[in-house]
Amino acid sequence: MALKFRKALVTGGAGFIGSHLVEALVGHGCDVTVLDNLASGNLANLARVQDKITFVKGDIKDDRTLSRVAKGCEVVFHLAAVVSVTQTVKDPVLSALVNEMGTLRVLDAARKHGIRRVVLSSSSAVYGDAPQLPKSESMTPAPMSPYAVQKLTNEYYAELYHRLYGLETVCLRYFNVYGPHQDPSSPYSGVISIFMLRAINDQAPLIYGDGGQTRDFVFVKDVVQANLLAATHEAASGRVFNVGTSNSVSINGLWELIARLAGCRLPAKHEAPRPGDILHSLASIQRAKELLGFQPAITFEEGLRQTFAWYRQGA
Ligand code: UD2
Repeated sequence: MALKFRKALVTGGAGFIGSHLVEALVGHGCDVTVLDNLASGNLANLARVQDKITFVKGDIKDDRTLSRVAKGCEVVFHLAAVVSVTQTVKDPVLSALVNEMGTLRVLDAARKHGIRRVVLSSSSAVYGDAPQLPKSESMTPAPMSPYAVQKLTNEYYAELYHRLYGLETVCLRYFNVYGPHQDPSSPYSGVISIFMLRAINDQAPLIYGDGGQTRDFVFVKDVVQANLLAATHEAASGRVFNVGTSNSVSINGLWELIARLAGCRLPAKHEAPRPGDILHSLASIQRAKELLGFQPAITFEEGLRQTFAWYRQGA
């Protein structure tokens, strides 16, 4: 893919998804600035590209820093956020200052500095637990957590900035992203990272509920692909896109695959369902396919293999 820009800012570029995006941009010959306050990001994620990028430790809430790093950029990829749903439930106000006000500041810095396009990371959380499957972008959102409200608010602001100020904005609703660099250390980390660590340490996983719940897991490199397409395609501007695979797997099935990869024979332990858990999640990616030419490139088996190799070599 030929990118139509050279200078990019990645907020949250030291995080799980951001760091993969930064590596890809550097690989395309872009001049990349990363803005990250390292609250959940980690410089180790950028080890392979650290001498090819400009890294600024700073906050999206700080206007002056934002102005400094935004100046001269053509595209902003905005991934910085309080990423834990639980954290936003515990502290809706503080998380809104980052997730909402921070995003508004990013959009406004982009407007003031004549940046062409902003690609924002949103979430399938905006759909809530509406029973229709697959989830398509035309469905009415039903946010069920401060996190989901914050992401949805950002989508509305993005659309507004497009209409009011002509800033090109694209929002990407990620489904369950997995891959290397995902931090497995909290009980609310992504299930794949948790299960992989358990399998490596020969510990049985805990499955909440009967394990029949399903998720659409998308490999982080495919999420990067979606970001690059979103930054490039004319038709993307002012729109929202699901980023998933349109395939789902049950949590029981997931453990079977991971246990097989790890040669672990332990059966899973089951606990009560997690409060607020949705049962099924599946993306329609028709819009992303049609307008962006998005096509997930990594099969689930291959993505799991690459992810497992990374955790095994000592995440
Ligand atoms: C995902 C997103 C979250 C939000 C939400 C919206 C991730 C990591 N989180 O939450 O940010 O967008 O979707 O719906 O992508 N599970 C177990 N055992 C464990 C951990 C998890 O059984 O040790 C189950 C869990 O109960 C759930 C499933 O695995 O049914 C996936 O859990 P998750 O925390 O990875 O992601 P999810 O879909 O709850």
